[in-house]
Amino acid sequence: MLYRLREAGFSTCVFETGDNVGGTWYWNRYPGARCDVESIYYNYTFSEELLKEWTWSAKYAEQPEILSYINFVADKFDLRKDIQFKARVDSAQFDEEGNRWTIQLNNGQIVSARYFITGVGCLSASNVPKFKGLESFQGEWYHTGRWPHEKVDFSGKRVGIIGTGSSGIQSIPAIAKEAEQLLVFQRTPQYSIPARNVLNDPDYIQQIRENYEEIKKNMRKSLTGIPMEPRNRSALDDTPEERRQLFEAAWEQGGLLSLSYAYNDLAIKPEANETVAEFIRSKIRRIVKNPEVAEKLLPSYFYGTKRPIIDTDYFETYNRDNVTLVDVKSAPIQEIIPAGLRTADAEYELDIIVFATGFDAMTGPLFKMDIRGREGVSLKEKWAEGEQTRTYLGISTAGFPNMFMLTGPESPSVLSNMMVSIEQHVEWVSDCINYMRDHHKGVIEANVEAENAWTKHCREVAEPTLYVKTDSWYMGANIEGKARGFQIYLGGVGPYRQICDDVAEKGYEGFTLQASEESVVNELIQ
Ligand code: NA7
Repeated sequence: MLYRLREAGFSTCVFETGDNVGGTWYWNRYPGARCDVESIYYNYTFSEELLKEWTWSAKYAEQPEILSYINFVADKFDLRKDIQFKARVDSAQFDEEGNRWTIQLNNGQIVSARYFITGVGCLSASNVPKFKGLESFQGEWYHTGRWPHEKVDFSGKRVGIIGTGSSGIQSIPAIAKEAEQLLVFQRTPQYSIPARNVLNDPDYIQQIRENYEEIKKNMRKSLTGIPMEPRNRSALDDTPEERRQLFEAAWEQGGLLSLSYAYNDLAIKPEANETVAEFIRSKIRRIVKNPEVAEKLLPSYFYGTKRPIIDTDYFETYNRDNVTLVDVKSAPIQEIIPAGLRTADAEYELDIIVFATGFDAMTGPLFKMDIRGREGVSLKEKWAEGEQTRTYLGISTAGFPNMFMLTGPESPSVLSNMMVSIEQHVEWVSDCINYMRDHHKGVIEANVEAENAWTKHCREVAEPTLYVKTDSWYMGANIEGKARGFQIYLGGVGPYRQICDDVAEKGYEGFTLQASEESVVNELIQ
């Protein structure tokens, strides 16, 4: 966003809480952290030079490599000179007199800007559950999403990890190799399939480079930003043996979408979903040697309705002597005690606790700032009304003029390859700001009717799917007291881009654009 606006001649400043670039890849430094989108699709595509000059070492890049890449991009385009680090935005208020945003930083600085763009991510507000007694714990504790920059030494330690989402499943095998004992406190068993990570072959990379224009086109028009489409067949149209063979091949292939895309109705029909769910359960039973432990690891929610997870040796890790699975569904964690933690039926002594307990997703990062639009109404208040987020295209919201949200709620965001979705929003928002300048407009604001129609459309697309039947962070269900509702646009990255482009082509249909003060003054003079 900074690069595009700067290139277009706008004076632009970025405020960043961290002391360097990287965002999610700056904060999530836990052992085993890795991207689950193939590296060749998880990069910027706006610059040919970047594509030529950077080579990913493996099919799935590890966090340090992704962070190096982001630093490489920042160096290449000299981005840091317009980024203020260690600067958190406390509040942003729209001033209706001057049609400008007043942005207050935690260091006391106050900034005035024509446009206010949020690039705060969907998963940056880490969630440490409010366990009684945490402050009394005598050991060390860490959240995976706020991992220290120094290495955490697990050797000779009794480590407890709470949470088995993507972060838990990536870090459990890595921590198990180092710790003396690892206790996994699991509330919901998860489906996970092998990533099958491999080093990238130089010939393969060469081939990708030569065909990148085509690959980029396919990424942009795909459903998820990854150039793959679901097989056009119902799981219920195949015999059990045909399905088994197909699932086996997908399991061998590994990766994020191989099983989800084996049939076109796995996310819609419960009976179709059960076929893939039972296939994964059969794999878990086979991999985990202790049948009692295997039984506790069997998931029962609809496969794919929580973020699909890919792993390296996750279920195999439970065959190690130093790893114990503790079911905290049947006996929940009651409190943290100085020596460890207590569940409803036992006490566990721990030297280190790792919270892999996720994030207040989607709205959490926005609500950490006190954002106020017209008449001083806060975003939090607006979205609390009717208990749901309301946006137009997931980019803007009525009553908050000249504010844009990159990968905001009700856009494809976390159900897509984030790089593709971020670039699409960056292009759309910078084109819009250019249009405003070229047409002497000063204020752009989503209309309430357009917003209501978009929010309704988002709900209608999600409603027939199984996503809405599972308690997940997609639904806001992981945060106590948070309103439930599916906050992501499920219509697909390609169709969504088309909708956004059509809106722009029709002169920003659904928005009200006002002339800028300068052009009004000029007209009066003439
Ligand atoms: P997730 O996917 O939200 O996982 C959090 C895990 O923590 C999940 O297993 C939760 O169980 C568990 N949890 C949360 N609170 C508690 C309490 N109070 N007690 C026990 N267990 C708890 O977060 P991740 O960081 O793994 O992944 C987030 C996304 O980052 C991921 O999907 C990728 O898109 C990247 P639950 O399932 O709620 O029962």
